[in-house]
Amino acid sequence: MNVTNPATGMVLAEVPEDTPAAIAAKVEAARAAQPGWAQVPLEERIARLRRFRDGLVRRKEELARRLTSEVGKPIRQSWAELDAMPARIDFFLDNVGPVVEGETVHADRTKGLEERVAYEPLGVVANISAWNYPYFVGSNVFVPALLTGNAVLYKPSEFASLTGQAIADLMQESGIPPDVFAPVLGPGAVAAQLLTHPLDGVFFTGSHATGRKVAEAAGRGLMRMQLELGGKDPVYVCDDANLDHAAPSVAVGAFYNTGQSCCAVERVYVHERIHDAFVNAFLEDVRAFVVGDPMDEATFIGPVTRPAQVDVLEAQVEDARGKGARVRLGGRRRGGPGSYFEPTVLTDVDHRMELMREESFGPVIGIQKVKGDDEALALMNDTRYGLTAGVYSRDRDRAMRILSAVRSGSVYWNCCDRVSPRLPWSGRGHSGIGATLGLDGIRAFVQPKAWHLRSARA
Ligand code: TXE
Repeated sequence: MNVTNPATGMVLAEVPEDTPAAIAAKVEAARAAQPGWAQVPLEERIARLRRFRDGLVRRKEELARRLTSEVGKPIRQSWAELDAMPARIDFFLDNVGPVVEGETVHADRTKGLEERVAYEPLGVVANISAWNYPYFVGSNVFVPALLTGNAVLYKPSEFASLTGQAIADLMQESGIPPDVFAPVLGPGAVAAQLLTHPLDGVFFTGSHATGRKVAEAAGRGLMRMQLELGGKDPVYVCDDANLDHAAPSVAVGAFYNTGQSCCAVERVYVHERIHDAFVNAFLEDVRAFVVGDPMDEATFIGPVTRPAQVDVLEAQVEDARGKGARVRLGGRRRGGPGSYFEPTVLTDVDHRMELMREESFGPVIGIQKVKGDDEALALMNDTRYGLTAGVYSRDRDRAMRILSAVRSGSVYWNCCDRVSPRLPWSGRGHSGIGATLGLDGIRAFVQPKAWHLRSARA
């Protein structure tokens, strides 16, 4: 398959796709290698993943440039993704021990009885991944999976195959056996083929539409399944919000990574009392974002990674315009090489419009005026998604009251578009099933074994 640079449209490389025979061989090899890997002492597994972590630091510049050329992520943001990796991996290295450590839950010496719980790896799991943060969304799965003794068949997105291969090479250099962490390269059909094999788990990051197909395949194979899917994440700017903070914060939350984050701000509700002031400040911040060559350090907004998404964005803007929305900035694809879409801001939007219901996954945002907290809350919950939601207000209690009633896996007060390795990352509804990160994100890769021990003397 061709790997194309979205900023130029030029073919960067040709990557051989894995054939059904190659996939079957990798599954079989992983099945054979996994028990041995699970026997490697935890300290040694930790040491090898630490070597992987250090390799990411050492090779940051080269890896960042590869990521930027492959998915169009502005180079500063590629550096930022790699710079955040050590802390993310360290969380797993520092917290896996207590999670996998077994414990005695009951002992009765008089009866020579002991009851223990131990935690075992699932076995051989598939990690089917997305392209928008390949290091983040990949490591959320493959680091805790390997640390807990699983073998991983890693299927990077076809839009990030070169980065996926670089991750696999670095794993091998770090001492992770090639059959224990094996890349499976190709488009969706290759991933679907992988899921026809009897695996012990599938951990998917991607769109809701594909997530449904993965769920069906996992159901057929009775596999443990986790889905990290899309979002249509709202923020509500209250009339007491500090606009000098809220406007630039929401602007970055909506346009960082060219709007291609699962938890990007995709809907903005603003209290009518400060609506116009917020919109003017917001427009000024967005106009200041540099759109351009992602390799240029000054660039904040690059190309859209998947050329087909430009059509989706165009259609959402036309649908909204046709239903009465005002295009305050941008609104068109940018001419010339590469799949660029102008940073776009619309006001006078409502939920009749696709823009306010379907994931945009690009540099387009709608701002809706609301009368107050109740209307804002009702609109924030008027979605099938439920990944994150934010409230901007000087009043903590007011914000907590609203956020407690929002149906989403993560909530934000005076911030947005934020992920912490210490906190579980999960979705509601169409945003997914299960959690990565946090201690939950380690427990997801083990299963309990109950030991009923009775000494023969009893
Ligand atoms: O998804 P796709 P993309 C979401 C984000 C957006 C999407 C973008 O919100 O919706 O991901 O990523 C493989 N059976 N998140 O375009 O197209 C495909 O090859 C099995 C949410 O990559 O769904 C790729 O490897 N697999 C997230 C992977 O699925 C199939 C964080 C994803 O592809 C397949 C990041 C099939 N039939 C992005 N067809 C979060 N919530 O944390 C394709 N694939």
